[in-house]
Amino acid sequence: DVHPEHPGMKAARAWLAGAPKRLLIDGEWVAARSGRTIAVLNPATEEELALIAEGDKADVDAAVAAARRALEAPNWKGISPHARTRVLLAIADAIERHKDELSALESLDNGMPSWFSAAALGACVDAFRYYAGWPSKIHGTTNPTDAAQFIYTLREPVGVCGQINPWNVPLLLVALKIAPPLACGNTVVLKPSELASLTSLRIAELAQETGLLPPGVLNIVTGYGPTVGAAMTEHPDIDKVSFTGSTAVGRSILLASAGNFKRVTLELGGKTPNIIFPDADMEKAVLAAVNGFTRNSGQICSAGSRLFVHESIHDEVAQEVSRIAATLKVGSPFEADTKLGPVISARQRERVMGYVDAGNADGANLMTGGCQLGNQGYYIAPTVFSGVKNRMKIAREEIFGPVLSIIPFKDEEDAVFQGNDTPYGLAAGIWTRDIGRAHKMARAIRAGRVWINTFGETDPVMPFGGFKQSGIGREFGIDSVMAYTETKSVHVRF
Ligand code: TXE
Repeated sequence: DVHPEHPGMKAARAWLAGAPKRLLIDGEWVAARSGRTIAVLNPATEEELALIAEGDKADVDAAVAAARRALEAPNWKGISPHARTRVLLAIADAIERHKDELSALESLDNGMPSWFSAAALGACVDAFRYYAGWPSKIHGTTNPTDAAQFIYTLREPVGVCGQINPWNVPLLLVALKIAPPLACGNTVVLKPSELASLTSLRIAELAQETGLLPPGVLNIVTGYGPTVGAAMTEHPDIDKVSFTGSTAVGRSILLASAGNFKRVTLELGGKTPNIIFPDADMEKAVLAAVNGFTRNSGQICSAGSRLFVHESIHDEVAQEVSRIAATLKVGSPFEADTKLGPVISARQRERVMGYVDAGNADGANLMTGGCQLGNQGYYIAPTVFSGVKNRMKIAREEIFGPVLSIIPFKDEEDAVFQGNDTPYGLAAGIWTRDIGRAHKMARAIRAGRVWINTFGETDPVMPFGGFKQSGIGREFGIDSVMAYTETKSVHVRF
């Protein structure tokens, strides 16, 4: 390998050599019923990494049937909350023991720099441990009533959960789609993205190897969205769907879920406003602005893709952001000083380059970047446009690549108006030393998360999700516990 020095590379390569990877159904690793496979490419080198199973509706049916049986089995439904805690802690420990291997595997599969996959791995383990604490704390209420009855509520599992993930941060999203439903006593059928399934498969293997998960509690069906994903969302025996991905697919999932009124959680796209006032700590604000659009090559739903800068400092900030962005190393995920790896696929690169063309055509000022790099791997130079108008295409649509739009604003009111003038509402950043203004802005911005004098931080205790077309519901924190349980009221007349 070209990067044998990564501490997890040997183990990752050894695991890859054991391909083709199979589906996990009812506790067994099986080939797709069709026998078909999908070739997985390394976005940095375009080499074929492995074959994964191309599941289909028949595999989904088998996985759902297994998940339904497991839901009612006494070795899952009947166990104590403390036993559920031990299951999740054991999975977290197993993931942590394989952290280097999983980080290497993620960077090979998705192209993210290895420091970023290591951070995602840490967040994955934290999420499993956070939800491991929940089973013994999920409870109903006893309610006031008359002397002749007793009334109370129970919080029960929703049932079979169909979980659909994208490719951008699989290590974190696999934890988010497995740990909360299992903590609440549900069973899971998970479809990772066909573009980045490997770490989800490996984590499912590690989870099985703990020996604590009864067969059928966790199932993985790899494959494409219009086949496996659609079969899940239309499935009459899946009770809840949780999806992270594009707004367009989110809409089709909501429609398909209406058949049996699935509970639906959607975490969709974003066009996050990151707003710098003239009184901000400028050095920190500028660095965060650069990180905000280049982290994971901009393939983050809450990426700070619209940078609003007060008109009095717009030119100076645009210069500085562009200067720093131009110094960032774009290259192999496994070189220590790499800040941006490739984007996920040739298709994604074309899509992002299409937005660069749109920015140029609409008359935005291209300050730096705007081009592909190298002739192998899907690399794009960090790209900054200044003097952008919020109505331009590059400021309205989610690009999901390292492309920043810098937009001037006049005053607080204008910043709020333009910041909110978007179909999305996932996150926002605000940079000011005026504490009153910071809190006023936090209220005025219509987004599910607001960062003040920081950007991009996450914590499993903090709910995440979108206003408007950025989604429905919240994940993380207690919100996931509510989303994976149903309330039942019990009335007992004496
Ligand atoms: O996402 P898709 P893609 C945005 C981002 C990106 C664009 C396209 O703007 O450029 O989406 O990326 C499955 N029924 N985000 O095409 O298609 C699919 O197999 C059920 C934002 O990769 O939404 C995959 O597992 N499932 C985002 C998952 O949906 C279907 C993260 C996501 O793929 C399906 C990713 C169907 N009909 C992309 N069609 C974020 N919010 O973080 C596809 N899928």
